[in-house]
Amino acid sequence: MRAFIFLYLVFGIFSSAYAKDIIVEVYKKKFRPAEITIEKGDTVIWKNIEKRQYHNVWFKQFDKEEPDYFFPGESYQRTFNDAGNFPYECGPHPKMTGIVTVTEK
Ligand SMILES: [Cu+2]
Repeated sequence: MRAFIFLYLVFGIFSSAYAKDIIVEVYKKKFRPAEITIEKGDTVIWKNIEKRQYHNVWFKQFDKEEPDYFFPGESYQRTFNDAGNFPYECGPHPKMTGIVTVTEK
């Protein structure tokens, strides 16, 4: 049991040191911030903090089909394991755009 706890702690420390969660708020039909730069392995979490508006996060280069909507209080996440520039938009609101730039470590 101790070994498990130890491994859990070590893994937790390593994972927090090497992969981060980055929050993007979705509010008033905007991604905030719309432009972010992260490192390989990081995860972006889009949180819908609208009163009643749903959205999605559509990376057309990854997803042929439009992803499901997420509603106020819900979130959507994606982990980026390759470096590059990844633009996205909201399916129902194409004027809502953002870009994730992923750098090497
Ligand atoms: Cu939207």
